[in-house]
Amino acid sequence: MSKVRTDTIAAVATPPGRSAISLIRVSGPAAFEVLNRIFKTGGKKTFPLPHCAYYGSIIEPIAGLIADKVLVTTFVAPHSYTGENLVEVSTHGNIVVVSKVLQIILQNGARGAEPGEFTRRAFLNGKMDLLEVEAVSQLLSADSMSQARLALNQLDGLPSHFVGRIRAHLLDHLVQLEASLNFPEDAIEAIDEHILARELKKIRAELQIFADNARNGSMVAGGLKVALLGRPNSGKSSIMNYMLGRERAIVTDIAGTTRDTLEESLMIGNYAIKLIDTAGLREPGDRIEAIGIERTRRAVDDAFALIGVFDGSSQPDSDDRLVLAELDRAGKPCIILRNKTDLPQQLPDNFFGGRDQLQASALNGLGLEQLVASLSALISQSGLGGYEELVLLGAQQSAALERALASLDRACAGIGRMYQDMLAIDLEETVRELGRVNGETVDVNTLDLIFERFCIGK
Ligand SMILES: Nc1nc2c(ncn2[C@@H]2O[C@H](COP(=O)(O)OP(=O)(O)OP(=O)(O)O)[C@@H](O)[C@H]2O)c(=O)[nH]1
Ligand SMILES: [Mg+2]
Repeated sequence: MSKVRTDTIAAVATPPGRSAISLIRVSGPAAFEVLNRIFKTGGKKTFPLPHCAYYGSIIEPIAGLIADKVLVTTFVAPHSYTGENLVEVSTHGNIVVVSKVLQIILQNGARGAEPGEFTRRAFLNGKMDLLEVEAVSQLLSADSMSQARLALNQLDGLPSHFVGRIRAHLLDHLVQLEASLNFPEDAIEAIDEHILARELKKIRAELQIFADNARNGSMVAGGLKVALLGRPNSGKSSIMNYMLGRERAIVTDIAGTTRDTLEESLMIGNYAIKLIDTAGLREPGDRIEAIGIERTRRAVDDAFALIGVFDGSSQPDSDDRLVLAELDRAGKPCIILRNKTDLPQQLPDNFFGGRDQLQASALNGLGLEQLVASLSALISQSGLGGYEELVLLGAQQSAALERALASLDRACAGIGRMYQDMLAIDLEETVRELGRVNGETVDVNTLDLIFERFCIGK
């Protein structure tokens, strides 16, 4: 899809299958005309009045046969989801009936909508910016209430307001800079570089906080990754299975049972977690194990938090020391878990160098509720538990934000040191890239990438 279209589109907005009701949306300048051709109201109310609900029949114009008894709701531009005239037809939830009604609509002046086309029109008509579009997308794909709440927060418009304000601010500076460059002889005040430098640094700091919130937002939205780390046979897979309540990972007494990383979702309180079981850390015995251990290290890098699992029933060895070193290297929130406390203990307490340790047994589950409580506490302490600040960005928006930060850095570093026209180029790039974050400047190809992730009917 390459250009803005002004025709009338229609699609089923509800999933296929049997249900009480299905919904068909029709949007565009001819939405009411299409309905006028095929809809006969049951009551006396004239059709279409703005923002009214009508009970009546969809009738195939040529054959004159009733396709369904429906409820039709009217929304008049610009007060609709798309900003266009929009009609919602609630049919009986049977795929045969829904398809027939949609077919009649399509034969009478509407065309089938492409994925995300309703939301694309909402964006193009200024009903929402790209940050709100991203929130809609993530709301539709949320697996937990915490993810949904994050998206709903963003729909309230705070991130949009923030980016709009920062961008307008930078644009002001850019305009002043351009004016003093282009009309030096006119009575335009010369730019005070000290003031500009201070302003840009302030904006840079605000933008960095926004970028951090976006990084945290994507961690929370995707489920916070928590990786189990430990030497072979320490009991990582047993802990994973216990927490999931099912035998997900293979458990044996053969060291090196888990060779690949396994990822499973679970809820801890209100938080969506991705628990990751990993291949035990040690000097690899073969190529497959080496690849598995490489993946373990990647999982550590991607994780929000780590659970270091140690076998309390045996003497510590060099692999355990490797695990401790890896936990230190990662520098992430981490919980040290002494497992197998149902057996006589051989692992000395001072092995952890005075760090807190939890005691548990994956065999009988003792102590694992404490692990859940500790994880929950880690999340609360990290500040990721609150949603007010977090931001959701799509891949294109994140990349644009990174570019905006980089060009703003160049501008900050160059003030007083480079020509003002170079400074203007960097500022211009920052403004343009921020426009790609909220959609004020965006090209059609990027829009295609964004909206193709949506389903048809949204
Ligand atoms: N007694 C006792 N045995 C346990 C406990 N946790 C795990 N085991 C046993 O220890 C062995 C290894 O457990 P796994 O869960 O496969 O250990 P792992 O860390 O995933 O091992 P790799 O996948 O090889 O890295 C199995 O025989 C488990 O039954 C425990 O708390 N107590
Ligand atoms: Mg395992």
